[in-house]
Amino acid sequence: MTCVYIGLGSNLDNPKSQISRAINALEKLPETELLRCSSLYRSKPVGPDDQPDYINAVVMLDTTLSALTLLNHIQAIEDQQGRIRGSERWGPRTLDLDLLLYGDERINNKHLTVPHQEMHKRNFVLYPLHEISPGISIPGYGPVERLLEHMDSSGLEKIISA
Ligand code: 5RU
Ligand code: CA
Ligand code: CA
Ligand code: CA
Repeated sequence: MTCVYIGLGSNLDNPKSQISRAINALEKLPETELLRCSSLYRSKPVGPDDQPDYINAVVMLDTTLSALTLLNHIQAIEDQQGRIRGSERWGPRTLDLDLLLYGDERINNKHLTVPHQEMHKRNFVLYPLHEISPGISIPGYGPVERLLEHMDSSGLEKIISA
């Protein structure tokens, strides 16, 4: 079994229900158990800011699926929830699922980069990650607590406690 973390984000078409539907779909994946869910957080858009606020969360799963098979499943869940892959980079979306961590592995191929390239810089990933796994270390970056020392929580608000 491998412990994996997935980041969830939505800012279109009732984001809170998009996130809870996605958590239900993750719970139903084969060879996979949902172990922990963070609270839901409302967050100001980072990057292009001409879009609605996001709802973000992080979940922890145990799985025997390979990283690539898991990636295919999470992309299918995004598609099922009406994600449109438009021309705008980093535009608004009904659902974004990011494979953040896959055990302690570092993966770099044309399909996948793990740890997720930017997770160590994003408060809407690190705060919910720390909530469900204090003490966790991000391969190549170190303990989440150390990363949070340099991070501010502005624009981020816990709205629904786990
Ligand atoms: C550039 C900088 C691009 C930071 C992106 C989310 C970024 C977001 C999200 C919030 C994006 C990627 N802002 N911006 N939550 N995704 N709050 O999930 F994150 S686009
Ligand atoms: Ca835009
Ligand atoms: Ca993504
Ligand atoms: Ca993302």
